[in-house]
Amino acid sequence: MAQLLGDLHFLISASDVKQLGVCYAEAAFVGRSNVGKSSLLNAVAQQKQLARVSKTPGRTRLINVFQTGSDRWIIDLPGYGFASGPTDERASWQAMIEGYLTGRRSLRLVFVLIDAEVGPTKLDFQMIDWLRSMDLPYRAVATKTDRVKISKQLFQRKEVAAKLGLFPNDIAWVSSAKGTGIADFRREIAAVLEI
Ligand SMILES: Nc1nc2c(ncn2[C@@H]2O[C@H](COP(=O)(O)OP(=O)(O)OP(=O)(O)O)[C@@H](O)[C@H]2O)c(=O)[nH]1
Ligand SMILES: [Mg+2]
Repeated sequence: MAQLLGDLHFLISASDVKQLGVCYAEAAFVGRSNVGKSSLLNAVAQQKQLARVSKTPGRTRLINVFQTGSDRWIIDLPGYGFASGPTDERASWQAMIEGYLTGRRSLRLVFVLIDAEVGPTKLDFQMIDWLRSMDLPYRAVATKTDRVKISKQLFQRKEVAAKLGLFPNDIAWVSSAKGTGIADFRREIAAVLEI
């Protein structure tokens, strides 16, 4: 059997949600700039360069749509909290992200990526509060878990979850670099997209 989500491919980039067509179901990755959204997408797809990754925060600047099957989408969004760059550009990014998140009936779940080592930041809490206020379903995903010492992993997972008012198992715990948690996460996305 082919690898689940192994056929994931780039479909379209958009600067406005209105440019997007119809799909059956979609899930989106949001999170701070540089938290590892594009890397996670690549890990899920087992393709190194499907989504562009960079050392420079702000790599992803558009709504990037990746498709699996004929009508299931995963959306890689630009990160928030990208400090440098013109203010009006930042405002238009925010409008683009919010426009996307509120403008898609087929959006099943928003994965909110949080740095496992840093824990949720003020901007992450703002995003989660906003998603709650909009009644948008979300799931927290702790990224770059390879950066947390093995001896601290359990403690840190509890800590990150507690800060979000959750139990440790309520957050996905992944490392795109080491592959930790990726198989489970892939199954989770597939379930969300009804694959
Ligand atoms: N150690 C470690 N580094 C990672 C991991 N995932 C991503 N990175 C690194 O983190 C940096 C940012 O990764 P991206 O995937 O581009 O992050 P992003 O959230 O898409 O960033 P923007 O597009 O700017 O919002 C890159 O240098 C990655 O190599 C991980 O699991 N472990
Ligand atoms: Mg990116």
